[in-house]
Amino acid sequence: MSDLPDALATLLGPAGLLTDPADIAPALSDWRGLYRGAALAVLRPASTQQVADCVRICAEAGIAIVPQGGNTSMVGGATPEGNGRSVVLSLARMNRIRDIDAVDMTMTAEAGVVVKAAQDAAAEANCLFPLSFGGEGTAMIGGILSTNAGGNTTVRYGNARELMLGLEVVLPDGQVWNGLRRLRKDNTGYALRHLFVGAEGTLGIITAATLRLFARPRASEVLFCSVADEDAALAVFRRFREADETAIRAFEYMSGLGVDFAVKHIPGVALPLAQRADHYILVDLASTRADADLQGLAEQVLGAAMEAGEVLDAVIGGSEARRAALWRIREEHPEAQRKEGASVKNDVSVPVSKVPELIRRASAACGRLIPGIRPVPFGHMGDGNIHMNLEQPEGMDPAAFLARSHDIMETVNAVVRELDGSFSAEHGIGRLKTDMMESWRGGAELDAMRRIKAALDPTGIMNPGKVLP
Ligand code: 2HG
Ligand code: ZN
Repeated sequence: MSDLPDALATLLGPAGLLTDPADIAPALSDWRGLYRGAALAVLRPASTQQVADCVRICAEAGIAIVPQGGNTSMVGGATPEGNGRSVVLSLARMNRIRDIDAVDMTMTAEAGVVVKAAQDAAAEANCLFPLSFGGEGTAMIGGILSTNAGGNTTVRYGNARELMLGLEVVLPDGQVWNGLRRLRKDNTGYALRHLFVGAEGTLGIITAATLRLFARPRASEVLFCSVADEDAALAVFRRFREADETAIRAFEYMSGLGVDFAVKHIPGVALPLAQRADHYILVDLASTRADADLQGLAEQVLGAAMEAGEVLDAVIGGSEARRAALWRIREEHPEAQRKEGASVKNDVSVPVSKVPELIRRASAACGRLIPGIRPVPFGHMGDGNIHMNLEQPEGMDPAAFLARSHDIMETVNAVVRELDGSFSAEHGIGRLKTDMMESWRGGAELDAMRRIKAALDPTGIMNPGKVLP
């Protein structure tokens, strides 16, 4: 590659620099296949110093840098643009867990540590790293912090941001900022570390993070219930919160159609109840007390909720295998929706109290837009984040349906706006939602973001085309 500075080859060696088109191809598109870009090379630095040197060399040559971890972005956040004056910088080789401290309850992990590996390492130290979601076997620590990922356990442990105590970041001029502090209290001016969480690599490259760990649950239980409607689902959530808020690890909603798709398309997934329903919930309970009576808690709450007509039927896992099987019904939703045909994803959030209204109103509005469209809302009801996804009408040409993506997203977002929600909950902005930033965050907020970007990255080399319109 004539455009690529020789200094990169000298710095990184053959293992750290990919230029063969076949080798770099996987890094040039997102897994959903929404975007395809171009790049001069994939850089694979193995240390923070190498990342810093890469950044300095690229900055001098005016080459843009697209940081990439597990490449599981839902919004094209790690895919380069089409012009090719950029490199992808993969963090995959920076996969060391530098430190685990079971007294401080912290883990310092490099950006390329896979989330599942971080969970396993924490478990080995008899601790819990609680972030958990479908992509955890591929997604990496740097990426989940850059997107401020949420997942299934936000209701209990917070988003990635809340799990982060300190960061190490390579700034756009090549300086290394070592902010790997493990303090619970540290009021020393601007909380710089929070700027990089959710910035999707537009302000610098996270190379390592100090993460919060928690005590490991010793007891857990999972319930799968059919419920009368969306309000009933919310009412059950409130009942559990009142009975024992600390026991709720996840509270997920699923539509009847979404569960139908999982049963239809995913081998081994079956409806665990005698009768089909239009609405379901999955409740995950956990306690750090080995003797916690979670079954008793579940039975007590379910009894009252059934009497009130909220819960129609319910099954309690009872064993590790049964609990995993119940979770699979929920976790396989994205794959089942993919197998059913084309679908448009809307990762949105509203105040928890408005989730039922969101589901009802967005479903109805999309039905008016495209007759026969099939709403399949599901997700993290306990924190207000619903994946308000829309499946194509049966028999419709998938391409014709996807051509309406923008209209569908606008239709959902109009409802979200009226309910004081957000057009982006846990997946980020990436390339998919940059054009929405002006109308949702324009004015003082976007203006401040642009000035921060200009201050830290005046030449705009860090992940161009993402987040900011
Ligand atoms: C999930 O909750 C993910 O499973 C993916 O956030 C959501 O596919 C989706 O829309
Ligand atoms: Zn989700």
